[in-house]
Amino acid sequence: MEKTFAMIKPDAVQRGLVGEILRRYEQKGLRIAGLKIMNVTEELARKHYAEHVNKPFFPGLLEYITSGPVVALVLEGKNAVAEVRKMNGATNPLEAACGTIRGDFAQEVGRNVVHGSDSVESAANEIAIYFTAEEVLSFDYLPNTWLYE
Ligand code: ABT
Ligand code: MG
Repeated sequence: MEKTFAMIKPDAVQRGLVGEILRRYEQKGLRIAGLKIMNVTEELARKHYAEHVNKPFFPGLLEYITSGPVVALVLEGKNAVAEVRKMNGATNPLEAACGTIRGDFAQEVGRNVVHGSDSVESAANEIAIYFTAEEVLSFDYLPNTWLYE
């Protein structure tokens, strides 16, 4: 089954949205394969956002993502990468559809509450940046029988 990396960012943790966001992913049928609350160090942020380090918004992004604890997640399910992106909504929360996490809970790009990997390849990279192999669990998820044909 496809895996993706998602993050509940510092603003969402501070605003008490962890339960609500996890609820949405679980309700969709995504299985939680990895989960931890942690601080993102500058070193981690530079690895995660390697493609953005030279962009003008990077200093602000670095300050935001290291500003408090985040919840790092590995989610598993059919089309997990695209489904989580769809559930998260457009990067700019003001353009994100109502019903998406950003559309419902955020106002600005620099406070957009969640992250989701943008491809299966980035998902594998990001999972390896944030989790050790032992921290990502495989187990029988009984609802699969009722989620998938
Ligand atoms: P993430 O899921 O956080 O990666 O967002 P998304 O993939 O939707 O957006 P990208 B393009 O990957 O942006 C990465 C982070 O950089 C922030 N950003 C982006 C800005 O602050 N200003 C900008 O103009 C752009 C393009 C938003 C993303 N968030 N974080 N954290
Ligand atoms: Mg991205």
